[in-house]
Amino acid sequence: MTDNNTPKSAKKPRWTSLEVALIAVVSLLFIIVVALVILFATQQTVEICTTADCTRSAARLIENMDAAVDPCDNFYQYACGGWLKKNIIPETSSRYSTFGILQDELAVVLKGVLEKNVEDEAEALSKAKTLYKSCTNDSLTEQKGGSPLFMTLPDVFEWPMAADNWDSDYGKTWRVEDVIAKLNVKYQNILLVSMYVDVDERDSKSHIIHFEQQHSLGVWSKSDHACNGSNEEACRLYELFAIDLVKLIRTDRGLSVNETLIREEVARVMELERGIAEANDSPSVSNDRELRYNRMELGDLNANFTLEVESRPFNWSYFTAQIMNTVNITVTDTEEVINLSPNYFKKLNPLLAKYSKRDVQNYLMWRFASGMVDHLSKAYRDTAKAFKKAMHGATAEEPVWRQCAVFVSSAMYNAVGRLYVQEAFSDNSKKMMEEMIKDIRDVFISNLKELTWMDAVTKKAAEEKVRAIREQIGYSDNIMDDNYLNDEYKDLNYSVDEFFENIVHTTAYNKKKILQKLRVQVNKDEWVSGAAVINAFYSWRKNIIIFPAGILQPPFFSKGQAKSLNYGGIGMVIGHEVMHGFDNIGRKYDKDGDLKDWWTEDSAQRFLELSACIVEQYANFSWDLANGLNLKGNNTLGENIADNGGVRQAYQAYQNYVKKHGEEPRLPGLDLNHDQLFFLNFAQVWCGTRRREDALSSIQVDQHSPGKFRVLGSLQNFPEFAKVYGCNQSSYMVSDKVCRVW
Ligand code: TI1
Ligand code: ZN
Repeated sequence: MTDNNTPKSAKKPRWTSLEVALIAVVSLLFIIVVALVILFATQQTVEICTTADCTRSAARLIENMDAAVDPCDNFYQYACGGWLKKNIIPETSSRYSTFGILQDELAVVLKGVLEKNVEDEAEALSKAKTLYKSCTNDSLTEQKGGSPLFMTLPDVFEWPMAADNWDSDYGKTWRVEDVIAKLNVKYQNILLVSMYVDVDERDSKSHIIHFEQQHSLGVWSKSDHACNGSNEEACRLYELFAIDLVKLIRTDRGLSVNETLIREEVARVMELERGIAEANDSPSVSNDRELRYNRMELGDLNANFTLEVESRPFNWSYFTAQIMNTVNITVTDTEEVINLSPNYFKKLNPLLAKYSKRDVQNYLMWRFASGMVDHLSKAYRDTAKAFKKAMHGATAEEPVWRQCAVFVSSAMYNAVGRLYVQEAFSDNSKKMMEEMIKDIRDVFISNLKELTWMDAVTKKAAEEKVRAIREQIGYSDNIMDDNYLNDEYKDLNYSVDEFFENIVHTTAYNKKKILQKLRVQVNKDEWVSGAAVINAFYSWRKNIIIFPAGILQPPFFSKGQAKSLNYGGIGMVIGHEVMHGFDNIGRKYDKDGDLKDWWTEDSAQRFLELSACIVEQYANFSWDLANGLNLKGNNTLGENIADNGGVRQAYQAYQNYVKKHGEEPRLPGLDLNHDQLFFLNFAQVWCGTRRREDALSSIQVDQHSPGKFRVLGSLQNFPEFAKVYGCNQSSYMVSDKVCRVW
């Protein structure tokens, strides 16, 4: 017998408590390790940038967008829906946009620097401040009433309707050449025959005299020269503006007012201007660079382009001498000139035959005086009020300081540029800009090689041209040099109490500077823009791209903001400007800026076919804000080509950046990757809206498509966009017929 009665069946517990504890610890450790691995791995992909710059950009992007909209349905609404809900156009503006807000902020900076007294600063800078001060003194402006204008009228041979002695005094010796020469040189009022000195397009190192049609056409620029439909009201108010202005001047001058007579004369003035508008070349002619370039001798104009007022022939040589004498330059009848608008001059003569010299002078003075009312007392400014509202829709005047900051900034752009750069610009953006420009140029070149529509010969010339593009970034070094600046403005002297005279001196001074260039070689390095400007440019004649300091700020650019935003912002702007060298106009100029054909016939033909696709695409957009009118596909072609190529190249350049430097950390609070952010930032530059009046005016004259269509049009043509946002073939943002030139 055994006392070993341990029951065989009595099972030993499966785990001892020690073992249980051990397993628990091991599993816990395992879980912790796994969690750490996951955490680490995800940290790698969703690393989030929380710097001040990233937070600021994210907040801006989120505020502007409307995430409830499907980006594939309408990317503009998705990107800008928030902005559109939050903003209304201020009473003082005819439009409002991301751009407009930047412009408003710029004016605030300028106000600050122009109002600040600084001891021992360059004389040029204190001159700018004096000009600003004379402009902002509105109680003095009020006190002077219309007198600055009446005192000037005799200098331009008087306004017949607004004086009683015209026929007996001025009419006897009146010559149209004298009047339009004076208006041109001294008052920058270019009427009937436009004359100026500019670069010779076939020899872009030299300057030459140009003759051209009258550009500025009052109310007639708005419609197809007719007073019907939406334009009827504007026409009526334009006429009323003239009538009221004449009445006001006559009253202030103590003369009798015969309304019937005034109305009759004004009616003829209106008809004459409408005729001038009708005589103008259509944009398709005036955009044709080869057609415009009609080189001839000054004397040929006398022989072949007769213009007569009351049978007295217009003497082209005398007219030119009246202008060039102001800068002591002698021109003879063998002087070579360019006649840009032969058709216009041919049509002008029969038109002038219908009017007396009194009518013509009435017209010239109407344009002169109407351009001056802004600088006079409220009673004068008010004569233009209803008309301006009909044209642009704003119902209130901008505050005086803002108008003055803008005025001084354009009249003395180098002095103001200096003040701006000193206050608000940091030099460290230059190097990054240079890199981006290089990246974008490289993309253009590699795309060029892939293009199937262009032959090798033309490709080679295109590559040479893009490599030859030079760049201007921020500001010209000259403006930081006191001596240079002082010299530029040395003959300008302002008085704080004489705003009107100050304006006149400045316009004449700036005009003469240009006339003086006639016998001087073109300085291809001279800056073509001031620094305090929020825009960017391309010059055909210089083959140069320009990015003034004003645009080198968010949302376009910042050293600290994500590169995706920089490429979608300023990168796209760079691409846009580079593309202008290859749009319908730019393509006519070669790498040295000369109007010289470098295309084979075949490639040129293909270019025209591909651009026709873009013309048609944009002409099919109907603009809700302009009563549903369609865009003018032809007028906006160059800018549209620039946008389409610009966004494509900037995007590809960003892809190359990521390949080289790796993915960027995400932005906080936004469930979007950086490829998506690229497009979002590009689109938000164009968040904005306009008053109907402004939309109706700008659809006729603006070379740019409205912001909304700049976004929709160029993204519909870019398949990468649809890929990045996962849009399917049937969505609105994917075009059935993709247009692509570059
Ligand atoms: S090429 C230059 C022409 C400006 C003419 C002004 C009288 C231009 O088109 N500039 C671009 C800059 C740009 C490009 C901004 C892409 C943003 C994105 C432009 O569109 N300018 C607008 C603001 C304009 O001048 O109306
Ligand atoms: Zn442009």
